[in-house]
Amino acid sequence: MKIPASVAMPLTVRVRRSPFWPRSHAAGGHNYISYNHTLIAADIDSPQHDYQHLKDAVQLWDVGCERQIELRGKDAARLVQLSTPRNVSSMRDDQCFYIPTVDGEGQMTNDPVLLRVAPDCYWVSIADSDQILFYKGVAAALKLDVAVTEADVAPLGIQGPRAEALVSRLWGDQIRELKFFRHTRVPVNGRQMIIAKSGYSTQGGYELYFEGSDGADALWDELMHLGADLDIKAGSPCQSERIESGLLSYLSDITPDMTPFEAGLGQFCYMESDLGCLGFAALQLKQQPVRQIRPIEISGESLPPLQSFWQVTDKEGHIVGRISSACRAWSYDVNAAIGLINDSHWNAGTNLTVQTPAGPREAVIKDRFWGR
Ligand code: THG
Repeated sequence: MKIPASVAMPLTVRVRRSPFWPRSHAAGGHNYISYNHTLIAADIDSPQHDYQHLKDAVQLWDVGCERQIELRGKDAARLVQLSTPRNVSSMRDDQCFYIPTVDGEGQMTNDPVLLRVAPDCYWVSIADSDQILFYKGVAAALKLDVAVTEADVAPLGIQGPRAEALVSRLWGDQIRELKFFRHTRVPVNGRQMIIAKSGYSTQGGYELYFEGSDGADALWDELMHLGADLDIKAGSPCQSERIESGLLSYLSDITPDMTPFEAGLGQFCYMESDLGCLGFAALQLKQQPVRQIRPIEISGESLPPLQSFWQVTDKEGHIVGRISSACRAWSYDVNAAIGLINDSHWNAGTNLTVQTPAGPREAVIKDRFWGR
């Protein structure tokens, strides 16, 4: 595979690379995109091979682009709550929460994983938007007692059905007790680092929140060595697997004009009383969306890559929604897609047409995502 020189050696420091980038790149990382101003590989081998291997074995993912906004200080919890309608008051020190974050209009600014690291310290593990500016602005305006920084932390994904076997070899059998969306600390380079049972796939696995950059190569090599008989390989977040499973992507499926209700994230919104979320009053008026995310199956052979939204139309040719992500879901031998569909046409079983670059295709609304 020929890597363009400008990717192998970016000609600027503007696009950042994580400490795991050299190893991931040497393993074949390519089709990079910039996410939180950091490179992330879309593929390592071929998309279909990466997909099947993720379901069969274990992969190491350089997801250093999942940046950690650290909120530290007496008002850290308050600042988190100002940004999200999810109730974070009951969070324990070993928990992770998936939180929609919203602006004053109740519209989504990000969809991070929130970690409570200590009673006065949270990490907001962000998707691709400059969410740190929200926290800095609100903290300054309200004169909060909190330090808002981007932590020097680069998550390493350890994903796939054999991830548990791998991590228990390095950190002991106790890690097998870790529950989904809980975290604990493990020794790495003589330091204690956070590892969570989480990740951007539904194949099981962990995310190690690697601190600093020293020893990243050595850790990668050690995991590769320990996992050799598990068929460990480098990987990266897999589009087909996340689309068929309904894991949403901010700036693809969730856009800044959407509310959490439109994104289907109403279950993460506490609407009984005002806990302090800046968008709460606006959200109260937006609880009944007129469009919402839906799984959609698109008929026929594989489709070309989706580079702009594809229109979804009804029998009369009226536009009733958009497709924001589409893939070949090889396990199910279908084209799986994520759409934002008007309430008039969002019921499961509704037949629609998707205007793809390969021409119009018949499509149907599903009642659930394939991988669920
Ligand atoms: N891990 C970490 N940070 C991240 C991501 C991640 N930041 C960016 C991006 N991914 C944020 N988006 C998501 C989307 C879905 C999930 C996590 C992050 C996810 N959802 C589970 C699900 O839908 O089954 C669990 C949701 C729940 O029930 O709480 O895991 O991947 N560190």
